[in-house]
Amino acid sequence: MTKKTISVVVIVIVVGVILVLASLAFFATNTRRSHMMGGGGMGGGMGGGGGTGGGNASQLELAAVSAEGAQISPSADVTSITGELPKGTVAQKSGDLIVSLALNPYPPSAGQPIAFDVTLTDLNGKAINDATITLDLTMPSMWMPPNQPAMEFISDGKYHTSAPFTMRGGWRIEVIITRGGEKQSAFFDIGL
Ligand SMILES: [Cu+2]
Repeated sequence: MTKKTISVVVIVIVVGVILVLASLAFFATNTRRSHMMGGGGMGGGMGGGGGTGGGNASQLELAAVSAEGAQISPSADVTSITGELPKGTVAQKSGDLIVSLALNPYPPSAGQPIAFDVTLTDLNGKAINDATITLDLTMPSMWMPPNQPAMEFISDGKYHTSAPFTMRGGWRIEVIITRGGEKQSAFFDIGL
């Protein structure tokens, strides 16, 4: 009688442990899958710009993009103010500002410190010197540890900072501009 009771208790405990382990495994698998699906969906937009002639097929040129990552071609009112831009420099209109971003060296490689230089003007080409600028470097295809260097004002609408792209792949550079309590962002994509 006692023996039977003990074996029933043991069986109940074993079954209970198996159920707990099974539900944990199920939960872990599901979490991972939804995480991967989220990442994959967002990364979908990045493949497009691939084959840029040269050796590295994954290289994407620095490009001005929307918040969603759609490429913005340089408009006439932007180029009339910035003039022709050197390789590694891209500009876009953002609200009532023209935001130019230069990366040095260009093309950048993963892990090395990259100089980021932003030039800010109004739509008449007048330098904007009273902005506070922070960058947010993210990878659209995956979660990355925060990489948000603050920029230092230099002079004549120029702001500077240095930071590494911590791995190869597609990166989004958000230039977060704060002026008089108002915040706006300009986005740029690059692949390395
Ligand atoms: Cu990454």
